[in-house]
Amino acid sequence: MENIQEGDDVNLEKFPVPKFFPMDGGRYIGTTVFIIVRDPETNEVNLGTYRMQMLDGKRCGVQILPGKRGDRIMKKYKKLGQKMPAVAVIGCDPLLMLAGSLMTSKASELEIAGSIRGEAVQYITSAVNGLPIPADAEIVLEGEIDPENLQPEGPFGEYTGYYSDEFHKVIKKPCLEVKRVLHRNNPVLWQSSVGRPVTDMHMLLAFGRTATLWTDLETMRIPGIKSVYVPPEAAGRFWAIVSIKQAYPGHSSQVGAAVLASTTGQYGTKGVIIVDDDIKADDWGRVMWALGVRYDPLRGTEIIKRGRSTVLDPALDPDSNRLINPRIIMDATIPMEWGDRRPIEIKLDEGMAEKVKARWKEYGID
Ligand SMILES: Cc1cc2nc3c(=O)[nH]c(=O)nc-3n(C[C@H](O)[C@H](O)[C@H](O)COP(=O)(O)O)c2cc1C
Ligand SMILES: [Mn+2]
Repeated sequence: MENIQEGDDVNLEKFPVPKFFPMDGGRYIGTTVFIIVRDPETNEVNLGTYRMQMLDGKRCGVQILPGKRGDRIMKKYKKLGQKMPAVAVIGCDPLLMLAGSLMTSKASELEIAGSIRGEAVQYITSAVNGLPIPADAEIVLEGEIDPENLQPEGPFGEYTGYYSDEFHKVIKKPCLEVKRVLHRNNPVLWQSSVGRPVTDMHMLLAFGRTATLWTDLETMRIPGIKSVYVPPEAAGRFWAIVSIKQAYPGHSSQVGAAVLASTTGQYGTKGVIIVDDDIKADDWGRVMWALGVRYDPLRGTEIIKRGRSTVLDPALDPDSNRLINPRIIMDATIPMEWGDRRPIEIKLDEGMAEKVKARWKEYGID
């Protein structure tokens, strides 16, 4: 990167950092960002995408939500009585950004991106804290996060379509104290439009979560998964639809429970809809048809009382700690055990349909 700001010269105001929504608590430098840290116990490098508010020219509030891997790592530094070295990357290979927004604790995000690209991620090493920095980054903020120094941050117009809860109470967040800035000439300040679904951000979430949920189910060795969909309209998080080829009675219930038990589905999911394999999970019209004519609320519904929520869910009781939410499984498949007693679906007589098609022009409706 061609440009460096160091020490007293560090000034984030040099970038045209936008305020997104009228009632945001400030200007947001990080909406399409990821933060690189290192686990002090295992030495593993972690990437995570967390919103970043520019507090002043040298500090950014960072919203690392409770229980995220980034939060678990920060708590280790806190226990050691140390600040957490960190690097924020704004703009680079989009695969890295996508990997940084995935919930994964085993695989390294740098390796995930490298294996998809087919070549290792090129990186330089931070002179400030030794962390790897992707060589093709646009803007890089090197510094540290003090787990003991929390500052007010937010509110922000979040991906749920609502402002986050800081309107009602001050929620203090850790902040990145920037020691050095690297940037290209004429750098591109990447941003996401966030806001009410559907925007680019929901497509990003839906894309990542559809892929990881599908992989989770296959890794759990559940047979018959035909398609999976986390719809961006539900903010790319809260609902999942799975289409299955039933192999045994009870298979659909297993799939519903598995989605909620999976790494991807355990976080924030409120509902799972299971459909038979003649319907694609992302064919919303057909999914609604199945809910209309195959789903029986009494037979097909399971309510799970407690699961891990996201505190950003506006449906959570404002007086609660917002950490737990219930879930529903809606099984819209035809029970396999009905066998020959299954309802018979209408299909056109194929010979007749062919005849009509062949004479279509003759009818003058072409
Ligand atoms: C554009 C975008 C913005 C996000 N903002 C936040 C955020 O502010 N706080 C947060 O905890 N997670 C946020 N996420 C989700 C996290 O990136 C995701 O949970 C990831 O797993 C966090 O990394 P970690 O598991 O290594 O901590 C965002 C995701 C995307 C795609
Ligand atoms: Mn991560």
